[in-house]
Amino acid sequence: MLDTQTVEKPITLVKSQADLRKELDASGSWSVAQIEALFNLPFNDLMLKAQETHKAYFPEGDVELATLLSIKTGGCPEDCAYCPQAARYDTDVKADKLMGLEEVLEAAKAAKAAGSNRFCMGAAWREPKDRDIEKVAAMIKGVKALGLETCATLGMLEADQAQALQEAGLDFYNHNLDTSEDFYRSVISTRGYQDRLDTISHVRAAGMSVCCGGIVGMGESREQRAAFLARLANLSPYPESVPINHLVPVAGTPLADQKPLDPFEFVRTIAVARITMPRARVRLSAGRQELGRAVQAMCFLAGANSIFYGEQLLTTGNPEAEQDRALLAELGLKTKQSSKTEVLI
Ligand code: SAM
Ligand code: DTB
Ligand code: SF4
Repeated sequence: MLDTQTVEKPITLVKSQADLRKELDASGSWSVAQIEALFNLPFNDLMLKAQETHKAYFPEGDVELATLLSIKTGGCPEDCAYCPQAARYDTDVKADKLMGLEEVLEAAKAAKAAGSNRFCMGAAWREPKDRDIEKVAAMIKGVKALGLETCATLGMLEADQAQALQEAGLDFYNHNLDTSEDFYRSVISTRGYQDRLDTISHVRAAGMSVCCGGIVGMGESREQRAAFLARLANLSPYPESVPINHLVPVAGTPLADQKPLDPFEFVRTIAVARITMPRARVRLSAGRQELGRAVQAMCFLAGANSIFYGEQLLTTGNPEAEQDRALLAELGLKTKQSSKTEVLI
């Protein structure tokens, strides 16, 4: 016979709006030491804490599916050491001009038909020009009219540009802190940490939701990973979406030969992001092909609840949609849109 106590347990973990409010008011800020202490917990204790947090804040346990499209590829003037789209590195990426509206809408329709919740348009720009904003605004309107959530990542924004994107119907803007402030200097020199924080403030001030995360496995220390998560968690409010990318080492970039991060450390990073930003969608982003099924399953257990979905990220590969559907179905994970496991099969 079923033990009802056991069955009901997760429900008692669900927090009321009042509890959430109280926690938010009392949240204060995270110190790097507190976050490092989470990283240092025995693996099982950390996983349990992350899973309890996840169950309390996302009782449905559904997974959001976001599809990426590179609307302007390559030729970027920045020097981000991980990026295959930086013009200064000799990679296989060819620079292209901004994609036309029809092509973008075709890709968005295909994403929707495949079951995606969100469509994210990425451009390899340091910052968009005002005439680019007009063109992207038309894309946002078109994608939104299809019934998808919209997201864009176009580089640094001025306040008025953020406003224009919001007026066009943009739901999320992605701009990453990427890593801790001190490690940042060894990865990017052409724009500063404060530039990134300024863009995030403009996005917030314009009333859009913030998608902000970073990359792990670039050679940073655990303390620097903790400092990176502290900066994210201490943003007030913290981002609604937190993409955690595992470095994809690309030939021709300065990080091409970077040794891969220990997979358990990646899982720990996901768990700590979940615990410190309990209401955020924590997204498994670049690097899923290399992680494999078992590590991804551990990441879902640690509280990841969003993935980039579709065969291509911006310029690098991602698992086949069919493979992802099979993995989610095998794990009994529902998707955000359908709320039904069966739809995935
Ligand atoms: N140019 C815009 C910018 O930098 O904000 C938008 C596109 S940029 C490619 C978006 C993010 O992709 C970067 O901030 C970084 O976190 C991630 N990214 C780029 N190359 C990557 C790689 N090789 N491995 C993992 N993540 C990567
Ligand atoms: C994010 O944090 N990861 C996505 C999205 N935001 C734009 C991009 C990952 C790019 C991986 C390398 C590439 O495909 O070029
Ligand atoms: Fe340019 Fe963005 Fe790549 Fe940096 S991450 S080189 S800004 S496209």
